Amino acid sequence: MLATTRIRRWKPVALATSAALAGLTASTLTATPAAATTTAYDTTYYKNAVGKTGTSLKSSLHTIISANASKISYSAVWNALKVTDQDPNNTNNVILLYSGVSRSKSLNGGDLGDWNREHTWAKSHGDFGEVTGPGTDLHHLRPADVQVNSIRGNKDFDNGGSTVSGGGGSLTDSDSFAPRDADKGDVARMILYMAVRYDGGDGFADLEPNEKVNNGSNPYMGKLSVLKAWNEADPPSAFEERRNQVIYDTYQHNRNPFIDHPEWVEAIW
Ligand SMILES: [Ca+2]
Ligand SMILES: [Ca+2]
Repeated sequence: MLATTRIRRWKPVALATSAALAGLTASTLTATPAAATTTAYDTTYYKNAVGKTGTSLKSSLHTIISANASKISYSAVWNALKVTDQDPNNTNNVILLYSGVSRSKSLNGGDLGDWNREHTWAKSHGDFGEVTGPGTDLHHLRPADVQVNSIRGNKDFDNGGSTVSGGGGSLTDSDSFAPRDADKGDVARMILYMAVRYDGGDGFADLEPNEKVNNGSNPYMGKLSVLKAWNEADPPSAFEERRNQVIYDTYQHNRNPFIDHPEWVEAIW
Protein backbone atom coordinates (compact mmCIF):
# COMPACT_ATOMS: atom_id res chain seq x y z
CA MET A 1 0.00 0.00 0.00
CA LEU A 2 2.73 2.38 0.99
CA ALA A 3 4.70 1.66 -2.18
CA THR A 4 1.60 2.26 -4.33
CA THR A 5 0.94 5.56 -2.58
CA ARG A 6 4.51 6.60 -3.18
CA ILE A 7 4.23 5.70 -6.84
CA ARG A 8 1.00 7.65 -7.13
CA ARG A 9 2.61 10.65 -5.49
CA TRP A 10 5.76 10.34 -7.52
CA LYS A 11 4.04 10.37 -10.91
CA PRO A 12 2.54 13.87 -10.71
CA VAL A 13 5.78 15.19 -9.20
CA ALA A 14 7.75 13.67 -12.08
CA LEU A 15 5.39 15.25 -14.59
CA ALA A 16 5.66 18.62 -12.90
CA THR A 17 9.45 18.32 -12.91
CA SER A 18 9.45 17.56 -16.64
CA ALA A 19 7.25 20.56 -17.31
CA ALA A 20 9.47 22.77 -15.19
CA LEU A 21 12.55 21.47 -16.98
CA ALA A 22 10.91 22.10 -20.33
CA GLY A 23 10.09 25.63 -19.26
CA LEU A 24 13.64 26.20 -18.06
CA THR A 25 15.06 24.93 -21.32
CA ALA A 26 12.81 27.21 -23.31
CA SER A 27 13.69 30.28 -21.25
CA THR A 28 17.43 29.70 -21.61
CA LEU A 29 17.14 29.35 -25.39
CA THR A 30 15.23 32.57 -25.93
CA ALA A 31 16.07 35.98 -24.51
CA THR A 32 14.02 36.91 -21.46
CA PRO A 33 11.65 39.62 -22.65
CA ALA A 34 12.12 43.02 -21.08
CA ALA A 35 9.34 43.70 -18.60
CA ALA A 36 6.56 45.95 -19.80
CA THR A 37 7.09 49.46 -18.52
CA THR A 38 4.85 52.46 -18.13
CA THR A 39 6.05 56.01 -18.64
CA ALA A 40 4.64 59.46 -18.11
CA TYR A 41 4.40 59.73 -21.91
CA ASP A 42 2.10 56.75 -22.50
CA THR A 43 -1.11 58.76 -22.40
CA THR A 44 0.32 61.66 -24.40
CA TYR A 45 3.35 61.21 -26.67
CA TYR A 46 2.88 57.45 -27.13
CA LYS A 47 -0.91 57.26 -26.92
CA ASN A 48 -1.33 56.08 -30.55
CA ALA A 49 1.31 53.35 -30.10
CA VAL A 50 0.43 51.82 -26.74
CA GLY A 51 -1.20 48.38 -27.15
CA LYS A 52 0.10 47.79 -30.68
CA THR A 53 2.66 45.21 -31.83
CA GLY A 54 4.62 44.29 -34.96
CA THR A 55 4.54 46.47 -38.07
CA SER A 56 1.58 48.38 -36.67
CA LEU A 57 3.64 49.46 -33.64
CA LYS A 58 6.68 50.24 -35.79
CA SER A 59 4.64 52.36 -38.18
CA SER A 60 2.93 54.20 -35.34
CA LEU A 61 6.25 54.92 -33.63
CA HIS A 62 7.73 56.16 -36.92
CA THR A 63 4.94 58.72 -37.19
CA ILE A 64 5.29 59.77 -33.55
CA ILE A 65 9.08 60.23 -33.51
CA SER A 66 9.20 61.90 -36.93
CA ALA A 67 6.37 64.39 -36.46
CA ASN A 68 7.63 67.85 -35.52
CA ALA A 69 11.12 66.52 -34.83
CA SER A 70 13.72 69.28 -34.96
CA LYS A 71 17.06 68.77 -36.67
CA ILE A 72 20.42 70.29 -35.85
CA SER A 73 23.50 70.92 -37.98
CA TYR A 74 26.58 68.75 -37.78
CA SER A 75 28.60 71.61 -36.29
CA ALA A 76 25.95 72.07 -33.57
CA VAL A 77 26.36 68.41 -32.61
CA TRP A 78 29.63 69.19 -30.78
CA ASN A 79 28.01 71.41 -28.18
CA ALA A 80 24.89 69.25 -27.94
CA LEU A 81 26.99 66.19 -27.02
CA LYS A 82 28.67 68.19 -24.27
CA VAL A 83 25.20 68.48 -22.71
CA THR A 84 23.63 65.10 -23.55
CA ASP A 85 26.67 63.05 -22.55
CA GLN A 86 27.95 65.08 -19.63
CA ASP A 87 29.64 63.05 -16.90
CA PRO A 88 27.18 63.03 -13.96
CA ASN A 89 30.17 63.24 -11.61
CA ASN A 90 32.13 65.96 -13.43
CA THR A 91 30.39 68.71 -15.40
CA ASN A 92 33.64 69.53 -17.23
CA ASN A 93 33.66 66.10 -18.88
CA VAL A 94 31.73 63.82 -21.20
CA ILE A 95 31.50 60.02 -20.94
CA LEU A 96 32.78 58.31 -24.08
CA LEU A 97 30.83 55.52 -25.77
CA TYR A 98 32.54 52.10 -26.02
CA SER A 99 35.40 52.98 -23.62
CA GLY A 100 33.39 54.49 -20.75
CA VAL A 101 36.19 57.01 -20.23
CA SER A 102 35.41 60.42 -18.73
CA ARG A 103 37.21 63.09 -20.81
CA SER A 104 37.29 66.89 -20.85
CA LYS A 105 34.58 68.46 -23.00
CA SER A 106 37.27 70.74 -24.45
CA LEU A 107 39.18 67.81 -25.96
CA ASN A 108 36.79 67.54 -28.90
CA GLY A 109 38.59 67.19 -32.20
CA GLY A 110 40.42 64.78 -34.45
CA ASP A 111 43.78 64.22 -32.79
CA LEU A 112 44.93 61.27 -30.70
CA GLY A 113 43.52 61.72 -27.20
CA ASP A 114 40.55 63.76 -28.46
CA TRP A 115 36.93 62.66 -28.64
CA ASN A 116 34.84 63.02 -31.76
CA ARG A 117 31.31 62.39 -33.02
CA GLU A 118 30.63 58.67 -33.38
CA HIS A 119 27.79 57.68 -35.71
CA THR A 120 26.58 54.52 -33.97
CA TRP A 121 24.61 53.75 -37.14
CA ALA A 122 27.70 54.05 -39.36
CA LYS A 123 27.06 56.84 -41.86
CA SER A 124 28.25 54.69 -44.79
CA HIS A 125 25.42 52.19 -44.16
CA GLY A 126 22.89 54.05 -46.27
CA ASP A 127 25.39 56.77 -47.22
CA PHE A 128 23.67 59.60 -45.33
CA GLY A 129 26.92 61.35 -44.49
CA GLU A 130 26.93 64.43 -42.26
CA VAL A 131 24.23 66.55 -43.84
CA THR A 132 21.38 67.51 -41.52
CA GLY A 133 19.22 64.41 -41.01
CA PRO A 134 20.29 60.91 -39.95
CA GLY A 135 23.92 62.08 -40.00
CA THR A 136 23.19 64.66 -37.28
CA ASP A 137 20.55 62.79 -35.26
CA LEU A 138 21.62 62.98 -31.61
CA HIS A 139 19.79 59.79 -30.73
CA HIS A 140 22.64 57.79 -32.32
CA LEU A 141 25.53 60.26 -32.08
CA ARG A 142 27.86 59.83 -29.12
CA PRO A 143 31.23 61.18 -28.05
CA ALA A 144 33.88 58.49 -28.59
CA ASP A 145 37.65 58.31 -28.40
CA VAL A 146 39.12 59.17 -31.81
CA GLN A 147 41.16 55.96 -31.98
CA VAL A 148 38.38 53.67 -30.71
CA ASN A 149 35.94 55.31 -33.13
CA SER A 150 38.39 54.61 -35.95
CA ILE A 151 38.72 50.95 -34.92
CA ARG A 152 34.93 50.58 -34.90
CA GLY A 153 34.84 52.18 -38.34
CA ASN A 154 31.69 51.12 -40.17
CA LYS A 155 31.61 47.57 -38.82
CA ASP A 156 28.35 45.87 -37.98
CA PHE A 157 27.75 44.80 -34.38
CA ASP A 158 28.24 41.20 -33.19
CA ASN A 159 29.70 39.34 -30.24
CA GLY A 160 33.32 38.25 -30.12
CA GLY A 161 36.72 39.35 -31.31
CA SER A 162 39.91 40.54 -29.66
CA THR A 163 40.34 43.36 -27.15
CA VAL A 164 40.17 46.91 -28.50
CA SER A 165 43.04 49.02 -27.15
CA GLY A 166 41.55 51.69 -24.85
CA GLY A 167 38.10 50.28 -25.58
CA GLY A 168 37.02 49.58 -22.01
CA GLY A 169 36.46 45.90 -22.77
CA SER A 170 35.09 46.34 -26.28
CA LEU A 171 36.00 43.59 -28.77
CA THR A 172 36.47 43.57 -32.52
CA ASP A 173 37.39 41.29 -35.41
CA SER A 174 37.61 41.77 -39.16
CA ASP A 175 33.89 42.31 -39.73
CA SER A 176 32.24 43.25 -36.42
CA PHE A 177 32.48 45.25 -33.22
CA ALA A 178 31.16 44.54 -29.71
CA PRO A 179 30.98 47.46 -27.26
CA ARG A 180 31.80 47.00 -23.57
CA ASP A 181 28.92 45.39 -21.68
CA ALA A 182 27.60 48.68 -20.22
CA ASP A 183 27.11 50.11 -23.73
CA LYS A 184 25.63 47.04 -25.42
CA GLY A 185 22.00 47.93 -24.72
CA ASP A 186 22.58 51.59 -25.56
CA VAL A 187 23.94 50.58 -28.97
CA ALA A 188 21.02 48.24 -29.63
CA ARG A 189 18.43 50.89 -28.75
CA MET A 190 20.20 53.54 -30.86
CA ILE A 191 20.36 51.25 -33.91
CA LEU A 192 16.72 50.25 -33.61
CA TYR A 193 15.65 53.88 -33.11
CA MET A 194 17.34 54.69 -36.43
CA ALA A 195 15.50 51.83 -38.15
CA VAL A 196 12.14 53.17 -36.99
CA ARG A 197 12.95 56.86 -37.52
CA TYR A 198 14.28 56.53 -41.10
CA ASP A 199 11.92 54.79 -43.49
CA GLY A 200 12.98 56.14 -46.87
CA GLY A 201 11.50 59.62 -46.64
CA ASP A 202 13.21 63.01 -47.00
CA GLY A 203 15.64 61.65 -49.59
CA PHE A 204 17.37 59.33 -47.10
CA ALA A 205 17.61 55.54 -47.23
CA ASP A 206 15.24 53.22 -45.37
CA LEU A 207 17.48 51.99 -42.55
CA GLU A 208 16.81 48.47 -41.24
CA PRO A 209 18.56 45.90 -39.05
CA ASN A 210 19.42 42.46 -40.46
CA GLU A 211 21.36 39.32 -39.57
CA LYS A 212 24.52 40.13 -41.52
CA VAL A 213 27.93 41.46 -40.47
CA ASN A 214 29.13 42.48 -43.94
CA ASN A 215 26.56 45.10 -44.86
CA GLY A 216 29.09 47.53 -46.32
CA SER A 217 27.35 50.58 -47.76
CA ASN A 218 23.90 48.97 -47.83
CA PRO A 219 21.34 50.69 -45.54
CA TYR A 220 21.38 47.78 -43.09
CA MET A 221 22.99 47.09 -39.74
CA GLY A 222 23.60 43.75 -38.09
CA LYS A 223 23.24 41.67 -36.21
CA LEU A 224 19.60 41.92 -35.21
CA SER A 225 19.53 38.81 -33.01
CA VAL A 226 22.59 40.06 -31.12
CA LEU A 227 21.18 43.57 -30.74
CA LYS A 228 17.97 42.09 -29.31
CA ALA A 229 19.98 40.11 -26.75
CA TRP A 230 22.02 43.21 -25.86
CA ASN A 231 18.81 45.17 -25.30
CA GLU A 232 17.78 42.55 -22.72
CA ALA A 233 21.20 42.20 -21.09
CA ASP A 234 21.82 45.93 -20.60
CA PRO A 235 18.56 47.74 -19.72
CA PRO A 236 18.30 51.56 -19.95
CA SER A 237 20.44 53.33 -17.35
CA ALA A 238 19.82 56.68 -15.66
CA PHE A 239 22.51 58.17 -17.96
CA GLU A 240 20.71 56.91 -21.06
CA GLU A 241 17.30 58.05 -19.81
CA ARG A 242 18.64 61.51 -19.01
CA ARG A 243 20.16 61.95 -22.48
CA ASN A 244 16.86 60.86 -24.07
CA GLN A 245 15.09 63.52 -22.00
CA VAL A 246 17.64 66.23 -22.84
CA ILE A 247 17.33 65.49 -26.57
CA TYR A 248 13.54 65.64 -26.23
CA ASP A 249 13.41 68.80 -24.11
CA THR A 250 16.23 70.82 -25.64
CA TYR A 251 17.22 69.68 -29.12
CA GLN A 252 15.03 67.45 -31.28
CA HIS A 253 11.75 67.19 -29.38
CA ASN A 254 11.48 63.52 -30.19
CA ARG A 255 12.19 60.46 -28.05
CA ASN A 256 13.87 57.07 -28.46
CA PRO A 257 10.90 54.74 -27.80
CA PHE A 258 13.18 51.82 -26.93
CA ILE A 259 14.69 53.68 -23.97
CA ASP A 260 11.19 54.39 -22.67
CA HIS A 261 9.87 50.93 -23.60
CA PRO A 262 12.68 48.39 -24.10
CA GLU A 263 10.03 45.66 -24.43
CA TRP A 264 8.94 47.25 -27.72
CA VAL A 265 12.09 45.77 -29.34
CA GLU A 266 10.63 42.27 -28.95
CA ALA A 267 7.16 43.54 -29.82
CA ILE A 268 8.43 44.68 -33.25
CA TRP A 269 11.29 42.27 -34.00
CA1 LIG B 1 23.89 50.73 -20.74
CA1 LIG C 1 13.41 51.93 -41.51
